[in-house]
Amino acid sequence: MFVDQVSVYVKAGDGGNGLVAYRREKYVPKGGPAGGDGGNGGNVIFKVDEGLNTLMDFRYNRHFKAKRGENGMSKGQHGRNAAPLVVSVPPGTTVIDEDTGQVIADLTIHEQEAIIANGGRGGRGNTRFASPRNPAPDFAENGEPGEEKNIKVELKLIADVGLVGFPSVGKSTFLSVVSAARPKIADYHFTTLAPNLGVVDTGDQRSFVLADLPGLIEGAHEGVGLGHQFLRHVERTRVIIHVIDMAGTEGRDPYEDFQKINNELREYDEKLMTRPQVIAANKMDMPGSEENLQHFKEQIGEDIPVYPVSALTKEGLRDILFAVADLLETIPKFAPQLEETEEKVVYRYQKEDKGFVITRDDDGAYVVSGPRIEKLFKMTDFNRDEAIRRFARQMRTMGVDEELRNRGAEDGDTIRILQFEFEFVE
Ligand SMILES: Nc1nc2c(ncn2[C@@H]2O[C@H](COP(=O)(O)OP(=O)(O)OP(=O)(O)O)[C@@H](O)[C@H]2O)c(=O)[nH]1
Ligand SMILES: [Mg+2]
Repeated sequence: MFVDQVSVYVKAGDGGNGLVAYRREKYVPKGGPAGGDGGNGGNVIFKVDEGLNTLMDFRYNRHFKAKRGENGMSKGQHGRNAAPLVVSVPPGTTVIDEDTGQVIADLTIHEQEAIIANGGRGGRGNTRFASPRNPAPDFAENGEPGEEKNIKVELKLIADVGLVGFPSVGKSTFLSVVSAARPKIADYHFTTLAPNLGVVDTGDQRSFVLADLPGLIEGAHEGVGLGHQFLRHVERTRVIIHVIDMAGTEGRDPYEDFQKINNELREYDEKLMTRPQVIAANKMDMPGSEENLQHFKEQIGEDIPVYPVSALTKEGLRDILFAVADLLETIPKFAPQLEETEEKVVYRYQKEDKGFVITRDDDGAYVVSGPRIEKLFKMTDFNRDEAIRRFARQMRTMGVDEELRNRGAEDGDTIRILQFEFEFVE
């Protein structure tokens, strides 16, 4: 399994503030409340685009903020809701809340959407607080803050194409010159112990994921060398690039190499022989490679395409990459959700809590904190006495006063919420 992973911060839009306003009518003094509600803040939404196959875009942008809702207006008009911020992700993307470790979304199908952070509700205008007892309320609600989260975005990359061949034929070198991957390259066998992945961009809007696999040797199907591990990876690819050292650097015959590798594939699973193969005749910069290539072509016949390349001088790479991209277009993608049988459960849990906690600061002040109380606080317009009184009532209903009292708070003690201070009044 190859996992690409990025940490991202998302913030949904805050709700717009509700408005305090009154009707102005010719003969009606203070003609009743007329402040409209704020609009809702925009959600942050992730949406699957099957044209994407990497998290590349997240490398450049790690902050996603949706817009806030419009404030409420006079004459009871509501502020406009903010449009959602839609972020495109490739199929197979999993979103995890970094703080709780919970899976927020598992996006596999084209155009599937998930709300990653909820926009805040618009604050209510004073119209909404009118009651027989208070027909002209002098306060409105601020917008609810939008959710903010630190998330981990994960993509299980599935290789479209696998590089297959004997050790040291130049598989890792090939991957390193056609993608941004930087696998270890050396002239000893089994330099590559675990597959490396790279994204190949053919430059004509096409791209595919290429895996550099550990070298294969005779007997691999029985577990020799890195045997099975390796073959399991081949199983998942849609096209095989069969890399052959056409210079015979290590004294082996290129055609024999070709046959032996295919034999291992067949012994492991007959089905692998139906997987389309493209031959990369590598190391064409070396002496003797031309003659070997001629001979190889005669032996192999016309059916299988052979692309002479040099991963060292980068000659011939363009042709083979285009041929592979063409081939891939003819072969359907594996559905990612069928690939892995791993259990994927989307948890949505709400912590059972009373909405606040009380702690003491060094200076003796009581600190009231917690998401619910802080949200109420942010939704209060402290410029208006009525709003402040309402907040005090809400705190009392939540049980904040009582708990403060239980913890020994007395008249005149300092109470802190976020960066603001009040005095405790009995
Ligand atoms: N002359 C020449 N040398 C090459 C070419 N491609 C790779 N090599 C060299 O061949 C050696 C092996 O290259 P690697 O890319 O590590 O080979 P590999 O197939 O990944 O090998 P394993 O990971 O061990 O299976 C290195 O010394 C490379 O520099 C080429 O086109 N021409
Ligand atoms: Mg290698």
